[in-house]
Amino acid sequence: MEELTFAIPERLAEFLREMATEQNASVSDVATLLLRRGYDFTKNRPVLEPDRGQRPEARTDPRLDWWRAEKFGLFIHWGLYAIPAGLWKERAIPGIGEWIMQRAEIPVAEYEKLAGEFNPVQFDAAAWVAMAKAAGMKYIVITSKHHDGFCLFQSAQTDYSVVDASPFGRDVLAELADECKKQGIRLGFYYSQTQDWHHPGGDGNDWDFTPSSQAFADYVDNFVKPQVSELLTNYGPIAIIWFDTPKGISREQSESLLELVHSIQPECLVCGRLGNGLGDYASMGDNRIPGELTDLDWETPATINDTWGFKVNDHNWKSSTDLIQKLVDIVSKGGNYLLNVGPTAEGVIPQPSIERLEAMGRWLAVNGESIYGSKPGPVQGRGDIRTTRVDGKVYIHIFNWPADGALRIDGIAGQSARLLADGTQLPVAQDGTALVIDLSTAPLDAADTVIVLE
Ligand code: FHN
Repeated sequence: MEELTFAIPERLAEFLREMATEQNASVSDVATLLLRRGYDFTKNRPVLEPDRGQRPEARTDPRLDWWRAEKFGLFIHWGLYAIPAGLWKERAIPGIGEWIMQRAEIPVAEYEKLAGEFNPVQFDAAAWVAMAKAAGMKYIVITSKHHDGFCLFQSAQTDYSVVDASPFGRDVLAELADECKKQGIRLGFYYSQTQDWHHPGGDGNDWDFTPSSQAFADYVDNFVKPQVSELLTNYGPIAIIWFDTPKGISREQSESLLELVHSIQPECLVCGRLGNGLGDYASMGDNRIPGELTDLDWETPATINDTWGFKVNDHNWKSSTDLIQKLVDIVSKGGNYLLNVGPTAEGVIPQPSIERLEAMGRWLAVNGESIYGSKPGPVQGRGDIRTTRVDGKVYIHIFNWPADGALRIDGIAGQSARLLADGTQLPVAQDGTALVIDLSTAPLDAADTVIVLE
């Protein structure tokens, strides 16, 4: 694995490594090519890559109505990578934790030994589901198979699973599916359809295998499809199949996977990362929030710290204020927020994640009516406020309380305004085309105080 020997921002380094991996090229080749093509490194990468988009006919499909209303989901990245947790042979491996096998070019024969150590005796599906619900999350998506190829479910296609290869021996997906049913929350499965560093035909492992399009086609037809069928047959109703990193998957392959999912469970949604713009909904880049409204159903998958899979040295936790504001920002532009936790190898969700999710749950318990079932509000593009609307009501989310105690909003009218949290009426006045709301009281919530305008 090529090391970067000069100082560049970690986000840029991460981007170059990802591109190098996806293009099967060296980091310096990627950087040289991008510079030659005039790529501006000071700009961010696109928020939505077209191949991760939404099929036009899905935009009005009522099968998505629950998803459009629910807004906030829990993502769980869990697998063998939680054991090394970012360290390999006492060396800290840069990048996201679940990529350690690729970043450190760990041979399959060595990496798969981790399965013999995977014994998460503290895994408690009931507690995980209860935590998601208390956070105000309405659906859960868990990695059934990530790029390392290890399966959190029993599969007739491979023994490389938690059931057959680990001392734990329990079907994690089955336990979660039972618990989600009991506690009344939808469950979806992440499935890495293109990258599989354990399977000789899967994409991405060029240190053990020689890539070939024939081997990849066999892998899709004779491994991916039977596994996707298992996931949709053995665990009850599945809300979402969350495919990821489409890379070079062909349109025909994406189409056949889409058809397969819908032939087994017509109601199951397919994430845009299926590839080739065929998703039931669009998937933004990781942690990427569009700056403006977009005419798509879309979701932002996001981390609470920097990694998805558990990393012992990643302490870069976003604040709960930041997370609440990101949720509101996304919802105000019509999107969904899929927020990740990376449990440890013992099956414990890191305490900093739990604390932040609890804070989000407290905020949503008070302000949820401005989020669930809402649509983007009439005022867009301001830094200090966001707006959402439900039926005839407009919700004004105040991120920065006005220092002079008056909130002035152009192009909006309203008869009455009150604080959502405690019902306090706020004096309003019309000044030409602007509405002025008297905010001489103190904010009720530093992250986001919500005003209802009717
Ligand atoms: O490579 C993966 C990564 O490990 C993680 O699963 C994220 C989640 O959105 N998806 C891919 C990168 O975009």
